[in-house]
Amino acid sequence: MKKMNFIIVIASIAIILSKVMLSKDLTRQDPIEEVITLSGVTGEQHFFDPSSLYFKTGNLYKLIIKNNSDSKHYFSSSSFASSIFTRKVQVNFNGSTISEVKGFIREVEVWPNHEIEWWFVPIKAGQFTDLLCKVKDKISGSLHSDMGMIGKITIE
Ligand SMILES: [Cu+2]
Repeated sequence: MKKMNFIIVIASIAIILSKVMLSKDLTRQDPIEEVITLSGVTGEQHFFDPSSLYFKTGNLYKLIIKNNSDSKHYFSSSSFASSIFTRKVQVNFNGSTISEVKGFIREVEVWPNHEIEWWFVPIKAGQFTDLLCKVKDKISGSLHSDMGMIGKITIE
């Protein structure tokens, strides 16, 4: 009986320790969901909605980048990309996940009527004003960034 109690105590300690160790893995938190929409009409205007994003260091975020416009768009910010740890970029199609991309991601491009999820933990605070889309408008020939597709990202 004493041996049994000893085994139960050791097993309990092991479970508690594994939970403590898991809680230190910042990429395994429940994600905070944020959505940014890539909007506009070719030949008229293009923009990020919202055009300002806010994150806090240490939290896990699932940023859904949704393109509901008639053009493909970039979500590109080098200073943001180098201030986060990317867990994955997840590609969904028809409600199912079809791909997960892992490793350092600098920018993503999303086609019309599709979306991706960027899962990351911000690791460095800062204010970044280099969020932009570098696609060229098919009618005006201007860069989407020159037509208003720019934004700001703040990490606190
Ligand atoms: Cu664009």
